[in-house]
Amino acid sequence: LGSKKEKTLALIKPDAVSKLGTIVIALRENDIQVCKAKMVQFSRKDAALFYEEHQSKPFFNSLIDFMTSGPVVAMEIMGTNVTKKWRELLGPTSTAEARSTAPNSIRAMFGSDDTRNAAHGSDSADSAARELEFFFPSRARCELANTAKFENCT
Ligand code: DGI
Repeated sequence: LGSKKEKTLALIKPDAVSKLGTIVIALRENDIQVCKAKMVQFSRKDAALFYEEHQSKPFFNSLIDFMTSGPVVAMEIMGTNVTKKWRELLGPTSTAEARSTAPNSIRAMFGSDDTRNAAHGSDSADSAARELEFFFPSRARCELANTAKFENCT
């Protein structure tokens, strides 16, 4: 039946980079494969571009402050219904809500408030495509900028 594997972006935010090991174990336990990964430091310009849909929101500046406060780890992950599945593993945006409604979620365990919420997941197939291209451009400027990937991630 139609259980086609898809790919999405999992972005570990600066407050949870030290929990990367635990998060990768959770991915494997949920049959989600890591195809590509890179640790990068967001510039304010790139963080603002990544979150451009929120530029008029009152929390925009604190979001950009937070996202540029240290390195983030971007991963291309793959699995059946992975966009939805990863969002479920993340839990609600707000840490407080995550703790009350999804205590085992990544945001409940590793987030601290409404801004510092441990990780990001694309919210649709369209944003997954855009966000994967953002971190893993298909036309890199030089060989070294190309991201290696596991062979079984076609
Ligand atoms: O897709 P999500 O990350 O769950 O949520 P989103 O796309 O609506 O918002 C992007 C990020 O912006 C979110 O992870 C944290 C921040 N944010 C969203 N809503 C609020 C917020 N930050 C604060 N302080 N208050 C909010 O209401």
